[in-house]
Amino acid sequence: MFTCSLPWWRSSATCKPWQSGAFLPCLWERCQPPSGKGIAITAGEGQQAQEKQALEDLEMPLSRRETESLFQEQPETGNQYLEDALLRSYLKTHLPPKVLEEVNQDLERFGNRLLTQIRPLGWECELNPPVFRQYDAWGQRVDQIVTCSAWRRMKEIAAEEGLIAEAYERRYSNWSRLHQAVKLYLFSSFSGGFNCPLAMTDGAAKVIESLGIPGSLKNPFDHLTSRDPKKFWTSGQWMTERRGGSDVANSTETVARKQPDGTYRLYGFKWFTSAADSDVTLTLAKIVDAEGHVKQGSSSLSLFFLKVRDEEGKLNSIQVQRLKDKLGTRQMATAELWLDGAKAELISAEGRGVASISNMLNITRIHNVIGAVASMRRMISLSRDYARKRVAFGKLLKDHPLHMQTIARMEVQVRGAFLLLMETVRLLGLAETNMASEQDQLLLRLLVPVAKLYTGKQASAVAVEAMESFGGQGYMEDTGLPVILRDTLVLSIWEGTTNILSLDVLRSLTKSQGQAMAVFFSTVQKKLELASSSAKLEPAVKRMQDAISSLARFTQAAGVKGALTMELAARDFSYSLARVYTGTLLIEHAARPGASPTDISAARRWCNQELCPAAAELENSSYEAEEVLLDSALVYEGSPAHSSRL
Ligand code: UCC
Repeated sequence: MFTCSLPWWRSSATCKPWQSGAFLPCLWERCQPPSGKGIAITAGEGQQAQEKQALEDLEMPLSRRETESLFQEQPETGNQYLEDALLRSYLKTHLPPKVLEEVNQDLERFGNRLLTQIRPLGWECELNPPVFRQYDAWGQRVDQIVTCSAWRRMKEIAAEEGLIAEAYERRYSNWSRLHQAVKLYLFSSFSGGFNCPLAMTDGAAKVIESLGIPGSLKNPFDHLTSRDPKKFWTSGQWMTERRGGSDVANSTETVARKQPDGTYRLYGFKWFTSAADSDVTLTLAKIVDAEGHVKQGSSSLSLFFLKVRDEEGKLNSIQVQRLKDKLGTRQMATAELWLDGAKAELISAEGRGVASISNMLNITRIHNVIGAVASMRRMISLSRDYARKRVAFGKLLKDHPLHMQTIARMEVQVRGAFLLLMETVRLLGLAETNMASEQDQLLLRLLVPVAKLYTGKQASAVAVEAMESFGGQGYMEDTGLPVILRDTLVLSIWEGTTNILSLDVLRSLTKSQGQAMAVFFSTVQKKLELASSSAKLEPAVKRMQDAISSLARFTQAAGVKGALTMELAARDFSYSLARVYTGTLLIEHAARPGASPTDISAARRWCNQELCPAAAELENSSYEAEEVLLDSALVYEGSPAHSSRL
């Protein structure tokens, strides 16, 4: 702890730390012990040596320092599994001992492979994005999406590591899904975008499994869940068309014409098809009836399975229009595709396309959460390492309290998001092994959209904040940091935007006739009761109890007000659910035997934020009908379309 005798504005006026050589005799020197001796060093020897070096560099002769101290040390991380204290404590707390032993070994080995083999491949994918080759040298249309060797190697590694297989083999029963999710979490930031095809592959396998693996889909299922790199297939998820990707039922123009052999031919235009180099895909289309008509609305859509190429490698009556020019995820080919009679198999009941593909959506949304937590963890890991190496104003960044406060705030966010992810995949694991109660299933249905929408936003905010912690270096392309930011920004968009997911939260409550909400309340109460004996957690538990009461009052009051109120409240309400549930998980984790002071601190800090924004906004009358007009007036004031109806 240090004290500074001068007010900061006076000190900075008389002493200019930014002038060459003026670092030490300035404000920071006065506020600080004058040499490195005062720096608290608590970490291991290697780190001590690094810190010593950083300080010695400051004492170089001026001429040398002016040139050599311009170099900064690159932030590095080691084995991501071994360095993730929360992950390891979670696994230790929840996994049965035998499972823990095996999973622990696998993850430590995988953590090393990520460092030595997978990380360089991921960077290669970034440097060599896919290229579209429409014609060959002789003018023949070939529509080839050319991917780099590193991308293709990622596919082999995904199979070897069982990144999909693990979830379907179920060798650890209900814990298999969690084991898979943790591997994907570790893989995600190093995967060079290959986490995207894996998300959709997992979703396709899930749909096929939930259909009971019909005979015609047995072979595709085996490929999608194979550990053999030669056999492993990836799947796409072609949903979005030119008219939009949120209102799928009203945007889908693709039609399916039945063939005499019982298969279908699909005709239409798919506007975003991610991982377009995949082997197979699931897609939606409207079946043309005998009179040549198609139905409209949600019940008009059916779900189809198709292979992208035939045995000879020729496209299945599909033309690639072009590749998308995206802000991020550039390592992965997203294409516009014409389906010009693509041969497909109907795999859902007619008109049950949306309901059937929602099994896929719920899986890809969980992958989205995995990506969000992984991206936050990656940025913070780099940021904390940088803080141990970078000197500013005479001391390491890690010894600037304000800097550490900023990183610690991000750390609280990622911890909460991580526990929410684990809870969701824990419930999924139970559901997939017939061990989930009806309550567990309702909770899972509710938590998937809640976790997706909340962590997508958290990840973007954390990525931007963490980037700032590297100063100007964070903005430089060749540090690799902007790539993480760009790839993170999509997480609140694909697989459903924040508002669409907020409406899905309402859908899940309505469909269960409120039961899901009752389960939510009883689950958080039960978790809090178990934690209530800890004195150190008392303030957090108290704040959480108050938030739960506010949430209960909100649901009662908003429930009687009608549909418009609930629609206007959907986002704030979903955030409230996320904050309350996540806070409860942090409290639960901090209340376990052997919890650390940081576990307790994370729980307390999480609970210090506004936990139930929906209740506060309801009190502010934000969800009244008049607000709709005002919203519109605020948005359009000054624009030619503005009508002054107010
Ligand atoms: O972005 C895309 C690909 C990107 C690559 C992905 C990689 C991710 C990797 C991450 C790794 C880092 S593809 C486009 C994504 N598009 C979406 O996500 C669609 C967004 N829109 C929605 O989610 C909408 O809410 C719709 C399309 C589901 C709404 O459609 P409708 O027609 O209004 O739906 P209904 O009528 O409300 O629901 C029809 C049925 C109902 O069941 P029944 O008929 O039995 O009552 C619903 O309960 O579907 C059921 N349903 C669900 N069931 C709808 N949504 C769900 C759900 N989530 N779970 C269970």
